[in-house]
Amino acid sequence: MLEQIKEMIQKGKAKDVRALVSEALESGITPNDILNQAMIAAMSEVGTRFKNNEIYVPEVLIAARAMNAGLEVLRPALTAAGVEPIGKAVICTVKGDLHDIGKNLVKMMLEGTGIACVDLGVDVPPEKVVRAVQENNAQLVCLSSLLTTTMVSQKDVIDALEKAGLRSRVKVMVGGAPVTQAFADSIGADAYTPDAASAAEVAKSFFVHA
Ligand code: B1M
Repeated sequence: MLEQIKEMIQKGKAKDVRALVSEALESGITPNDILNQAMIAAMSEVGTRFKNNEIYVPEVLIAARAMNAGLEVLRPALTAAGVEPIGKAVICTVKGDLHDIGKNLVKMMLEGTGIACVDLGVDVPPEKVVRAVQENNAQLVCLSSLLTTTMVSQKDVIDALEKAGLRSRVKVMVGGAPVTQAFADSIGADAYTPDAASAAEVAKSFFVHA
């Protein structure tokens, strides 16, 4: 079944992905196995084929849509904790960047640990993040970036928070495939994590030990 999910994501068959993820959950396969062994594995193969010019942007786009459709089915299982919110985060993909699968995953995992998320979507300018922090009184900002060319926008957000006098009030976490701990340190982020599950753990520690 996991192989089938993988194949249907790669083929961009959103309807089949939804049905198969549902079936997999019903048959007792854990959400983590569905996510890691089928869904993330599928996108990783899509990335390799894209890099090798075996497929092009439209195929990647429909695969991403199928992935997001499957994630929506998985959401209740990943966020089943049903706990009272322990804090509030503003989350987005930074300006110039349209990749949202990783950001969506981080959001789901955060929600699963009881952190309420204000999701600003993709291609988000720094000033919009600042406004959202003010309006929602958020204590955490989560920034995702998938392109080497947009990583620098993460620093722009930190600078904008500083300028608005909000930097000491919020923790900033960064992530995304090209982002590293060294980069996070260089822009003055509070944390970098390589995946969504560890992002949720670190985010929770900010609230629990605050
Ligand atoms: Co694009 N793309 N893409 N793409 N795309 C990559 C990122 C690329 C690596 C492909 C490649 O060349 N091998 C490459 C970037 C090269 C680089 O800069 N280093 C690339 C490129 C070049 C481009 C375009 C420029 C292509 C073009 O137009 N010529 C273009 C740029 C558009 C733009 O953003 N302005 C483009 C467009 C697209 C699509 C729109 C077609 C589509 C996105 C659709 C969507 O997201 N709705 C797309 C996709 C799908 C990909 C790949 C194939 C898959 C990305 C993905 O979703 N992975 C990707 C190749 C790859 O990654 N192997 C690629 C699965 C997801 C679960 O992983 O997002 O990494 P990821 O999230 C991970 C971690 O990074 C982490 O947690 C997740 C796992 O648990 N994480 C965080 C993410 N955010 C975090 C935040 C945190 C903590 C952890 O804290 C806050």
